[in-house]
Amino acid sequence: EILVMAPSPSPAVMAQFDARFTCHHVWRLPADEHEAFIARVGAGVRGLATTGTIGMDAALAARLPRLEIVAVNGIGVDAVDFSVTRARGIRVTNTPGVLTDDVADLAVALLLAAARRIPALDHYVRGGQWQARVPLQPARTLRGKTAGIYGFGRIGKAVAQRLAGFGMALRYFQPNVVATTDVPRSASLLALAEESDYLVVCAPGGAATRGVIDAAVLAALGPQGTLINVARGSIVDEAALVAALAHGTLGAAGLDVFANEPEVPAALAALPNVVLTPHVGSLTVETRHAMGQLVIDNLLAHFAGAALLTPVP
Ligand code: 8YV
Repeated sequence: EILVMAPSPSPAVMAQFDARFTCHHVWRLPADEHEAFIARVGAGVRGLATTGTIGMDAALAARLPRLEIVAVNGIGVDAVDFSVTRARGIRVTNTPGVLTDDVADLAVALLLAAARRIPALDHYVRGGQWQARVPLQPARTLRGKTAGIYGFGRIGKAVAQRLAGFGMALRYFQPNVVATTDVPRSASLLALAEESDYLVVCAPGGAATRGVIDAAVLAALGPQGTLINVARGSIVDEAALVAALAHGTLGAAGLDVFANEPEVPAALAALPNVVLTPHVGSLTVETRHAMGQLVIDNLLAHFAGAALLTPVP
């Protein structure tokens, strides 16, 4: 019995869930009925299919006494309570690799949209300002500018590879040195922000990175600087970000993730110098199919007593 927290847009993935397991589809019910539903079916559940943002907290785990495996449909496992999984010997899997390109593509799309002010210009054309000959300010070129990548794992490296094609200089910071790259490592996150025109956040969420993009880092990025975040909203002090953008101490931002999704501060949404997307880095037909297939394959491997495909250590 599998508790399925969210649907996959892939019909083939959904068909396999129902063909291979007895599924309890939480997402089919309105949110205010989830708790009672889980309380009713939880005792028989041996597998949890969840997302990067829903994860599994201690309260959910307590409702699932026979749980053996948490299969996360995402790379980020910061919403899984590992103190519970460790204590109970529950295994955890995620979906690394298959979403790298799409998330990196969205980071670049947000960077380009922020740099060239695509949403404002779209508005300018649709709103008749072009015909009204409203004067336009030129944007800034990317060539020769520096992109600093915070978190240089698969996604960070894929972003770097793409931005090199735009003639940008690259730097990165993360606590562990990456031996297999020519991209220089800055001495700290603050130094990376100081040395960059664009700061692209690709680091994992969780306690170690909570709020590390703070007022000081944003000030170091500066009035001409742009913050891009495709990782987790928790990494950025959102109040400090709104203040910096509103006061012009930070130039612009391109954000796919937020501190309290799906809530986006009204003050942030009101700013003209931000580009906002609703946590869609991996939301393509191909990638969501591949992610869902990996969730299914990990669950099948576990219940067949075989090695997991992508276990989280
Ligand atoms: C999705 C994600 O939000 O991979 C992640 O960590 O945040 C995203 O892919 C989600 O997990 C999709 O189920």
